[in-house]
Amino acid sequence: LAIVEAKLNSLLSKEKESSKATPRVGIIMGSDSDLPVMKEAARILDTFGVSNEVRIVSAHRTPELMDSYALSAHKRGIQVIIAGAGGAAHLPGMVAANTPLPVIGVPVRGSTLEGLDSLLSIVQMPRGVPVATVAINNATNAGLLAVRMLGITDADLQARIIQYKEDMKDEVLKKADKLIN
Ligand code: RP5
Repeated sequence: LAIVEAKLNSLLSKEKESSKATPRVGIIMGSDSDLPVMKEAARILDTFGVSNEVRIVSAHRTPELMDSYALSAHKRGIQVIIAGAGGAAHLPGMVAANTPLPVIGVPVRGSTLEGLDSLLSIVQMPRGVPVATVAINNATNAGLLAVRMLGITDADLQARIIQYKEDMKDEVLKKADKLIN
C-alpha cells in the first residue's frame, strides 16, 4: 500500500509540475503599466481553476520576444492567448499573425484619447487574422471568454460557467427586487 501511495503521490506531483510548466492560458501585455487592468483576467482564470501565466511582452520594445512567444505558445501547450495593450496597441494583432491559437485582445485605456486609440488599433484587423476584441479595459470579459472557449471541450469547466451565469442572474434579480419593493 505504501508503494502504491508513493507512486500516486509522485504522479500527482508530476501532474502539478507539468500543469505549472504548461499553463492553458497566456496573458501578455505591452507594459507593466497595463498590469492593473490585465490582472483581472488572471483573477477570473484563477477563480475558475484555469492555469495561466502572466508576461510582459512588448511589440515595440521587445519584438523578438513577442515573436518567439507567439510562435512557440501552442507548442508549449498554451490554448488561448489574452493580449492587452494601450496606445498604438499592436501586440494582439502581431501575436495573432504568428500563432494558430485564438487571441483575445484587451484595449487598455492610456492617459489620452480615452482608450479609443487602443480599441481601434486592436479591433481593425485585416481579413484572415482575427483578434476577439473585448471592451476598453474589460480584462474580466477576456478571462471569461477564454474560460468559455476552453469549456467547449471541458465539461467541468462548462458546468462552472453555467453556474457563474446562474449566480449572476440571481444577483441581478435580487438587486432589482430590492429596488422595486
Ligand atoms: C503600450 O504602450 C503598452 O501596452 C502600454 O499600454 C502603453 C504605454 O506603456 P508605458 O509607456 O506605460 O510603458 O505598449
